[in-house]
Amino acid sequence: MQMPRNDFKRALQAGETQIGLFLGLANGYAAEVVATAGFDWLLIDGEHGPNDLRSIIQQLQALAPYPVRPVVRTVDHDVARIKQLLDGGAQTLMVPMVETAAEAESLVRAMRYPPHGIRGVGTALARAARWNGVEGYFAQADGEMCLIVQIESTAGLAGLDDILKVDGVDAVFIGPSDLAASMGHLGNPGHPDVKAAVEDAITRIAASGKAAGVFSADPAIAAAYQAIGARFLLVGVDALLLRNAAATLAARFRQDSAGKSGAAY
Ligand code: 3PY
Ligand code: MG
Repeated sequence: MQMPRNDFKRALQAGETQIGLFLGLANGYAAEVVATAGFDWLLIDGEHGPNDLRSIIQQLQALAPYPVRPVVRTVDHDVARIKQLLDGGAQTLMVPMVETAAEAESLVRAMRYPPHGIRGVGTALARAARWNGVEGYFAQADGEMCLIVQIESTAGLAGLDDILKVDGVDAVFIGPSDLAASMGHLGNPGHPDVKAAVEDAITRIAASGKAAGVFSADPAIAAAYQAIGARFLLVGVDALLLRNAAATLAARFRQDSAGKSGAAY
């Protein structure tokens, strides 16, 4: 069996723009519903979404038949949990709250086998290697890994230039919500100071040759970030899409029943 390719990593290397959606519903069936919606990538959120290892693997399995590219956000920097995600078949990890080059280097090592890293060997039990079914897995595994570190604090901004020098960090994603909180603007990622900091970070990341990413559910702000060099964007959240569509439908029905009789549907 052939090594599964990491097309998300290749797309970032080629400078292709990747538009994505947060998956926070933590469910394989819900993930499959949006697999063919037209997004380039989907972020299975293990940080804030109510996920565990099994629900993350379930979503990877649900997305596998489709061309959309899965990325998994870890809950933290823990090397053992990263090992389980890689064995489960995740090839691209987004790691939140990275502030120093030392942290980034440790994450790179967690994703690579010795002698380049410290990833433990357990392919007989690993979906990633199709339970020892992938030929030449060890020779190819490191090369298919893609590490995205998240910068989302003032300390992270201070460490950004050093983090950008770390070999093995493929991309840097700015988290405007946590950055706003860290800058004293909790709940206001659109604050002009936060936007300016995000723009400065995107410009520095793009100039370094690594891929810059960011979240904004506001299409105008997302387009502005894209125009200055952001190459992979998250533009929405599945749970919010469902909630907003449901609320809109319910409100419309209430208006219809409050007005003249006769259902609109
Ligand atoms: C943040 O905004 O803090 C995120 O982690 C995602 O965009
Ligand atoms: Mg965040």
